Amino acid sequence: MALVEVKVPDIGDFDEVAVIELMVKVGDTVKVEQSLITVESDKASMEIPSSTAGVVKELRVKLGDKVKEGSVVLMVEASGDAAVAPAAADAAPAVASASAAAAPVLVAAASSANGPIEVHVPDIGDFKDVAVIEIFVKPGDAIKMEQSLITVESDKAAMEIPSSAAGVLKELKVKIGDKVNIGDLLAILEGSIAAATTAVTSASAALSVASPASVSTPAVAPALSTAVLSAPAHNPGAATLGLPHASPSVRKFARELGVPLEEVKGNGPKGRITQDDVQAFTKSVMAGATQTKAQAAKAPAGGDGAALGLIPWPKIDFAKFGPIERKEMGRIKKISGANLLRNAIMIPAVTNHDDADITELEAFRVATNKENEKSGVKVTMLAFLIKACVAALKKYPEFNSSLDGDALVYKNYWHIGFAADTPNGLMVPVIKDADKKGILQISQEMGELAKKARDGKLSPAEMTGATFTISSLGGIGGKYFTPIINAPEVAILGVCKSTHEPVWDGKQFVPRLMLPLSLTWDHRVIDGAAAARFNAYLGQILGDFRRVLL
Ligand code: CAO
Repeated sequence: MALVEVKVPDIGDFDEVAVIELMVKVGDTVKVEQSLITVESDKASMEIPSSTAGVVKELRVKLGDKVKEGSVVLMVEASGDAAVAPAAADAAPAVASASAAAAPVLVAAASSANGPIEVHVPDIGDFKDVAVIEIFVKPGDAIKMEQSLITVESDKAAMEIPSSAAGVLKELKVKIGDKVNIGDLLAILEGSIAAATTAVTSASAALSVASPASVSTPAVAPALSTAVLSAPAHNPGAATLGLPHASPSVRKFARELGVPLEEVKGNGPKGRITQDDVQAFTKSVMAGATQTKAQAAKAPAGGDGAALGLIPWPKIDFAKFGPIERKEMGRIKKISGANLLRNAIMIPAVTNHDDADITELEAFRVATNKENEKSGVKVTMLAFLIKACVAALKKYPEFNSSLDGDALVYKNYWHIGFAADTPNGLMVPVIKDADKKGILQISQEMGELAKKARDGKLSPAEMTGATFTISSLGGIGGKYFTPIINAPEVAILGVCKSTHEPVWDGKQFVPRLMLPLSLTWDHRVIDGAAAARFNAYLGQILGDFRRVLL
């Protein structure tokens, strides 16, 4: 089977454009017209399709390369002659004849015109009866020259149609789903087109004569039969509107999944949203880690209780009683609020309180820190608690499990999350494989993770995978509290500040350093007796840490 070069076709005005996305890799089987790479100029981005079907043997371009008409994109082992597109004798996809005239011909427009300006669909090459899939503007908007008005889409491509005139939008003549063709009236603007000398192709010039001022939008694209044009990447109008920076296929993909692209963070070059970004966003929403704006609007952190058949949340005009200030909650607070609400409502949680005698352990911790003063690593009580909890979790494995329908999933790894108070809200970094780490290593990792949490630099991987969580308020104060389980975990340990208390040793009261423990557990998985045993065992370990070795 022959190796065929797949080249960049005639891409009209685009010369020396940068490769910003590779959509295939060596070994992939590609079809004719399947998009291979995305290129981008300062005005537009475009997906370059394959003219040949077969298996990709070699990629000849990499991200950042500059390509132009004729550049070899990749080598394909063709799956047969029939697989080569008819117009691909030189491996270039067919370019509609209109592209020959794609170079805009400046047509003198009225040097100044006030009053209604009609904006028509320009020459869009081979596109016929294309559906309007997006509308970016609404009546009353001030429209700039070249600002995208709508997106149209055929089965092969999507294209944003920009305005050729500036003015205030009086009336939109299309709606989502309408099919449009060259010359169709899109919108009526009011204002001056003095600055908007109209660029039209010769093919569409005929459309530009209407009364009193009729302007067809500039031919935005060389009329490629197969290349896919997306929004002008740096369209100033688009920027004003905050339109997401993504290729047409990514937009289509997002639309199919119902993903609001404007809420997706782009990790591609220049912040471009890639298919991976859309997938990651979708996964995060499904996992409950991200809420879309629409979800947040439907289910405010306070919840309206309607879904539970509760009476509505009280709506009070607080300003009636005194001065107020309203501040939107941060993203992390909103997300954790929704999670906490679900966990508080859905888990039949019970909390057991107990005290552990840490007199010797604290003395050992203080002595260790003195010895290690120069090492820069401070041993914390929390590190001992993590290690002690691992021992208790090993002894009582249901505390290290998760519910999956009617089954329990027992985890044979011990990743311990710890609540960290940050300026942005509560975060839970995770010490992975705490069973395999010593106190010094755990202390050091905790310090690093807590700092990252406070600086807002924790990666998703550093916040996931916990099998049990500890929430320590020991550095702050308090006696006991009732922490909320971090689902899908089934228990959480709350720790408060240790204090010296009189403890009866059988003969007399002696001062002992007592650490208040609050263990919240899911009663569907754990029984009260098991919880009491877990706390008691934890107390024994903290009382004499040598027991960890047993
Ligand atoms: N009893 C008495 N003193 C304690 C203690 C305890 N249980 N735990 C910590 N301390 C002391 C420490 O020894 C330290 O004292 P020194 O500075 O004299 O050595 C001081 O309190 C401060 O400790 P810390 O809070 O900086 O360190 P930590 O390892 O205990 O905790 C971290 C780290 C990240 C958990 C903590 O900074 C934090 O964010 N805590 C809040 C967690 C939270 O918000 N939980 C609630 C969640 S539910 O809404």
